[in-house]
Amino acid sequence: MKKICVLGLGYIGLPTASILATQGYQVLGVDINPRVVDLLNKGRVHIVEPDLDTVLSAAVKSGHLKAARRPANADVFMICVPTPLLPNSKKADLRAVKAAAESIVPYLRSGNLVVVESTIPPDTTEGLVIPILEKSGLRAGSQILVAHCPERVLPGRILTEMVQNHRIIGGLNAKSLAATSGIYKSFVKGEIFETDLKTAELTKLLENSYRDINIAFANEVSQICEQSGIDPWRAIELANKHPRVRILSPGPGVGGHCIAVDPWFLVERFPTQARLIRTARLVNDDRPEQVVARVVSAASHLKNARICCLGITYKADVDDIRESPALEVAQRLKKRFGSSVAISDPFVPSLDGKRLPSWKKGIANADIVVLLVDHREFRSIPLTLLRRKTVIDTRGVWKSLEKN
Ligand code: SAJ
Repeated sequence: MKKICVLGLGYIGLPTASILATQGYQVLGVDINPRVVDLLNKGRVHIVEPDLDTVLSAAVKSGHLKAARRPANADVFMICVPTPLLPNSKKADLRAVKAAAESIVPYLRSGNLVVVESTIPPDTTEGLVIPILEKSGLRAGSQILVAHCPERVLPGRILTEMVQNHRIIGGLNAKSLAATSGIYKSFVKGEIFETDLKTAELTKLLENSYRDINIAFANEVSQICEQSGIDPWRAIELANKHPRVRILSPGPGVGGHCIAVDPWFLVERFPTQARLIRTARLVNDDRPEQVVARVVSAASHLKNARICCLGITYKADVDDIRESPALEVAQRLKKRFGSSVAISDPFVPSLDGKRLPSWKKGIANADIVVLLVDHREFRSIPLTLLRRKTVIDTRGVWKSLEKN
């Protein structure tokens, strides 16, 4: 059976490595973080994702999955490292991709396949990755096969979507496409669509930009409604009764390591053309400040208002606080109101080394309750607990309450 080396054991690499191992491949997961490596070798996960712990521990027990800090010889190398934005800029930070590609150069052999799953700007595979791989002395296309197969799984549903979703594979040539399709067909139930490298790179960015623009529209609708005293949730619900309208949900902004980041890769490459994409990013990035302004205004009507922020993850039912607009709101409120602000999140037990209170305690002590994340647990909070409180519900969970 083929040996596969998966570089990067995060939200994508870890489930990918686990699923491949359960298909019988001999998988080596590589990560620069020793804690992640140690945990995996003990059969444990470092992130919260439904069912991942079960699949991973089974894979490790079977002897098909191991982790290390450095790569080793393999038939296939999969690059699943993060591609955030460079600090204080809206430009792609490709340092992890570069480092991962460089790390496998000493282990490349003729006939190997290298697949990039990380989200990257168009031309990155040909312009950055392939020149690095060719430092091995092997020629891409003939001696090393190269493909880009962008991940498209939704955090919170990763294991299901990794198997069920259709996949786009961009290949350097027909041989690269055939080899890559062979690997993905072993565990993907969705259809596999083949194309060239650049189209695959662009397609992934289009998907996330499309969603960002649609969320920006919902957020703009919400602002229009707030301005005119209309309930945005009701207006959207009614507009969505049209057979060709499907407005998404407004919220405190867009977070996570994908949608808040990837559209900028297009703006960076196509500054003149990507006008709508840039505007959507700006609209969504403005949201946390708008929520803060609502809370400040509510607090100005109360004496020494105590505020409880419910939820700081970037979306419901995940533990990820990267690029989280909810966290941004909570931190800005904390900066302004200090110890009068309590934060509670069932997925984040502590923040900055301090334990966070339960939502029950947070709500009980508060005058203003700000719902920032629609975790399932928050949806079932008894509304009686919110009586006589000022409620700012940024997710439309307690619709009936806000009207009162
Ligand atoms: N959000 C809203 N309103 C909505 C939907 C989402 O405010 O109606 C917010 C969420 O609260 C969150 C953000 O947008 O802060 C993004 O959440 P999401 O669930 O839309 O997407 P992600 O970032 O968790 O995952 C996305 C997915 N892309 C698309 O749906 C096009 C996923 O399929 C990708 O694999 C993933 O990005 C990625 O890794 O690129």
